[in-house]
Amino acid sequence: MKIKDIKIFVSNPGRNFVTVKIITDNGVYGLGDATLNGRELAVVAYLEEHIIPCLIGKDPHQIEDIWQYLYKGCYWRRGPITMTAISGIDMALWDIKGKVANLPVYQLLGGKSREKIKVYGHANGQNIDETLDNLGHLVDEGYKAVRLQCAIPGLDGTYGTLDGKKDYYELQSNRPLPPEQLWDTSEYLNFIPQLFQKAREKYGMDIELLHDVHSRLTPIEAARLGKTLEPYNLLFLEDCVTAENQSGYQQVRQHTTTPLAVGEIFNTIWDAKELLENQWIDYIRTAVTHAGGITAMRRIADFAAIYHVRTAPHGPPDISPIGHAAHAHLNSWTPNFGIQEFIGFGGAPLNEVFKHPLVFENGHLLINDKPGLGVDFDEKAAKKYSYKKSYLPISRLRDGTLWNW
Ligand code: KDG
Ligand code: MG
Repeated sequence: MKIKDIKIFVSNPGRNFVTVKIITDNGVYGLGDATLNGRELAVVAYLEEHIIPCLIGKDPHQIEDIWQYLYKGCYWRRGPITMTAISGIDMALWDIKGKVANLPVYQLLGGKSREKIKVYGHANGQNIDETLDNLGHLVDEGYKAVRLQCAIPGLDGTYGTLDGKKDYYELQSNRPLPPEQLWDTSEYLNFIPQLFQKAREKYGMDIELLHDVHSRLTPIEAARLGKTLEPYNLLFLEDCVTAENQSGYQQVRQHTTTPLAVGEIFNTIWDAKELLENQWIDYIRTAVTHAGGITAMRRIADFAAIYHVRTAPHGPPDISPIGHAAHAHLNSWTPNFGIQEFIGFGGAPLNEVFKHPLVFENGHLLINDKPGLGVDFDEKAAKKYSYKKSYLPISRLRDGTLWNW
């Protein structure tokens, strides 16, 4: 069996997605997700210019060798563009292997460790009452775990809140330049504990609650927040500090028992090495679309298991249904799976382009037994929704200093 052709599709059925389709000489094809939010076309160029010509004629069953070829063989290892491109190819190759074997990908990984995949949703609001009402709606829909984000009074466009927009994408789409938001650490630190106090007063201790700091704090500030939130028993506090310097998490860890999660922007196992070896975190949030595909995610999960760390893959709307399906297969297998972020799929155009196998039921995702990843992609429908340039926002402190978004 040989790779005959590789096509890349850029579509916007609600937001931008980059889809890889590997076509083999016996007619079987595989699909992968290579979407890197805000930098989509850089990945497309990398795939088209530097990867596709090297893979034509190769045996698609040689997943490991192709992974090593793309990683070691390019000399310039790592980085989000390279690793997102590798991820898209890797997913498509696993999809092909599953289709040829007539088995769902989770079977190729070693079978199911669980029947259903626990997920957490997002409740956000412009004030505490609105956030808690939205939490109530998610509880009614069956969610057992919910991330809470609330606008900080006086700050425009706090991360995770919609600021009157209908979805996250509307905040970033159709803008010539990145939108700007304001950040103030002390206002945030004074406000957020009130949100969780009120959430626990209203909904009790049974529902699992989470929060994403989105890398806005320094280690000692994060340590203070973790301590303050201890009475509210979070499932985890996400991205409390940036992780280029992994030992930042050591300082947070020394001060608080609030569980810590990080990893959505990691590209390889190396980004998490010290965090895992030192047991500075509790959940590793690498994504199949950005950290090297199924081949790499499997290694990260096994490495994390040695250190009692569970997986909690990043599951935002900027990962396509192919990426979500790949997560579902991984999560079905991963012995040390923790929880999957899942806020639902974005409506009619998206479901017209991607036919996916996932069903949300009572706070969990279920997958079916279709061979491969179980997703199909309607090329004709995709053509109707063309790429729109978009940027993630940036943030600045009140004095104009550029801060972490
Ligand atoms: O593209 C960036 C988003 O995926 C990110 O901001 C979402 O932090 C995020 C999360 O936890 O889902
Ligand atoms: Mg996050």
